[in-house]
Amino acid sequence: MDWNSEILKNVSWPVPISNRKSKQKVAERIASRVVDGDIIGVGSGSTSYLAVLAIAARAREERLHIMALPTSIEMALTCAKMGIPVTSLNENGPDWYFDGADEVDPNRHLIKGRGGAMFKEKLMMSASRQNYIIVDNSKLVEKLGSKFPVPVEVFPDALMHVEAELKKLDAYQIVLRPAQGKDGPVLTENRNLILDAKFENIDRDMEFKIKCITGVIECGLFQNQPAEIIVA
Ligand code: ABF
Repeated sequence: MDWNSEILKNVSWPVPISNRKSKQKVAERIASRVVDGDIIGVGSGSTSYLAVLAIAARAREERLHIMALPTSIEMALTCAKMGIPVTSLNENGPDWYFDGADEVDPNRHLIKGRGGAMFKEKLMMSASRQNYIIVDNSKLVEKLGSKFPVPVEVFPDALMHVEAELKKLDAYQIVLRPAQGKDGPVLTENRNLILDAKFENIDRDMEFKIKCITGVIECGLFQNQPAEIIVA
């Protein structure tokens, strides 16, 4: 790929970034961990976006040779635009991985997936030796699920079946995530649908129970992936 291609000039974060100052701080902290030769798993969301900019700036200034394993097309294009070569999991494993989150509870369990990329995010986290979750303190919650629903990526033919099974797990509200700015449901990069499910209580085994439903590709509950949480 031609990293300087004109075609990437419009790649940028599409909306104003909330809590930008705090996110910038954690982005710089994660950038300071980069060493020459690192293969870095790159998460999605605005905090990860700021981290990519900070990492790219360091790599340029200090002539570090690094590679990125992005978890979304959007992030792959951002890395490409910023001059960070992109590789794939089948070629190279990550030395470490960073990502944002929507909620972090005191047990370091997470809700992720507002951008719909939780399948690749969890894959990267499972493949990585070391994981860092970078958040501003608006993401810290006492109880998982208090602000955000749990996103569930569903194979389209299984939609009704998965909805019925989520109800058996006591989901009290289940919404088919709409596409932004146009009619119809959102499609993930894997061409699946997303159900956003609200639960009164999310017990320790909820991630496992949701993943056991046939037709579920992945869910945005991260209860079994050890990570260091870095809070601005
Ligand atoms: C990704 O980005 C998602 O899993 C999570 O939903 C989101 C967090 O976004 P932001 O950093 O913009 O708050 O990590």
